[in-house]
Amino acid sequence: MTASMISSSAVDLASFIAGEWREGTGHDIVSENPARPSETVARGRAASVADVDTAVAAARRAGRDWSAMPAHERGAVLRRASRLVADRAEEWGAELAREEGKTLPEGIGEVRRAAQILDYYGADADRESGSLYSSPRRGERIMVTRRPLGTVALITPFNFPIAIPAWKIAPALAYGNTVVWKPAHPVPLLAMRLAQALDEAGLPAGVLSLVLGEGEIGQALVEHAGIDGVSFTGSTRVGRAIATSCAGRGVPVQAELGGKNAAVVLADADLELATGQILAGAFNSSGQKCTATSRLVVVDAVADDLLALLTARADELVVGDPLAEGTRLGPVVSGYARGAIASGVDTALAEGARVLTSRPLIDDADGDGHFVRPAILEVQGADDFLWREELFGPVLAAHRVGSADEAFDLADAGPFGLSAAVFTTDLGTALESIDRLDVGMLHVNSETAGADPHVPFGGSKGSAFGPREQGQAARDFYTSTTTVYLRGTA
Ligand code: UN1
Repeated sequence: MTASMISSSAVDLASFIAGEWREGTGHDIVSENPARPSETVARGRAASVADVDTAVAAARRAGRDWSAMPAHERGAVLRRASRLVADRAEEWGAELAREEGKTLPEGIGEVRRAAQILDYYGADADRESGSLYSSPRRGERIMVTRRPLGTVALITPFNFPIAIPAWKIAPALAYGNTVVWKPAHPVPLLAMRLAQALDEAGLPAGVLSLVLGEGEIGQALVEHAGIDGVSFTGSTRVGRAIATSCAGRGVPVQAELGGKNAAVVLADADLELATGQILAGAFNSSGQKCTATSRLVVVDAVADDLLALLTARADELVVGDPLAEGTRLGPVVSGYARGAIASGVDTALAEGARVLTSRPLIDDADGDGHFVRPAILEVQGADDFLWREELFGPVLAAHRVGSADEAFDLADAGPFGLSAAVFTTDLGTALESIDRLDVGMLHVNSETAGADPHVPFGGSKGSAFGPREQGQAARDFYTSTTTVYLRGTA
């Protein structure tokens, strides 16, 4: 597929409520191409609070039949949806690139990943669903079974417009819940695509509703009395507000929040390998991943060599239209995001940070697209703004240290604990890093980003609230257990 084959006409947006595609009854919404903001990708109307009520009521009504359906049949719907998504990976991947701004290969890769997640949970519905214990009493067995939470509210971010929704929706549905989903407002089209696939795959009416809209719709949803659980991915500020509100009503919450993920490069590291992995971690998707590498801790012995390699290659990365061949960084999602990244870099400069890369962060030659050039800055201290705050853009802060011991301390300090990468060729040092770094994901000799559907995903400290996502952790969140004491009458 080439850029010229991709349709530039605007798609009509609709919400999917109680099994019907309908225009919301809220205000007008427009999805723009961040590479050319004057180009409309999709338009329509947001859902209203009344639409949220309708969706939650329908989800509650649908819950009894859906949870009673054999898990195998629920899984079959997910597996059919997986095939439909995979079949459209090229088409929807291009729409994703146009709506969100990541490059075409990244967009297609993300749609394929969503298909893989649907497939995984489609099959997981058939695996064991409880456990059996012996009893201290004669003639009795103790069985632990699972039941769904009920109707769950899912709030998803802009940066993975189809993969993150899939990794919340698929387990929620597989384990028998019904779902009302509010995607991030910049990416309504990709949300529609995923809901379409699930609808076409035969999901019964009301089991999944999609309500398009902004923060007030998300708030109405998570505060709705008919919601039995909430899963959220987004900022630490919003996630904590949701957790506070839900705690007051006894509603369980799973929240994936910010990150300020460090790559630690030690004296014995393979520098060529580290350079490629750090560039990928810091600059893929223009740094807009909660798992992106935004801090580099490098020991003095290799600092000059590593920083020279990184800056030379960062300066060569092609920034431009995400649909054009060869582009490595598309735009960031909005003008607001671009302004916030630029102002974060200004703050860093005022605090004495030194820019190592040679291109300007923002270049007027880019036209009105929200482009940001990859930047590497060396900071002065661990209290610096750029060392602590998540910018969610292609900006890497670097800090030199004298030893591996100092490197682990510095990487571990700070408010977040999502992911980290350690580059070393020594097994003992790799093992030590597991104990030294309080993070949810630790990559030894690979970039900080990435996730697989069968293993836990999430962070510690300010990076998460509540249980992990994915794999067994998702089952634990989306179900509660019933301990059954099973005895005959004899
Ligand atoms: C990845 O690293 O591939 O919002 C996934 C995010 C994370 C997902 C990252 N929840 O960026």
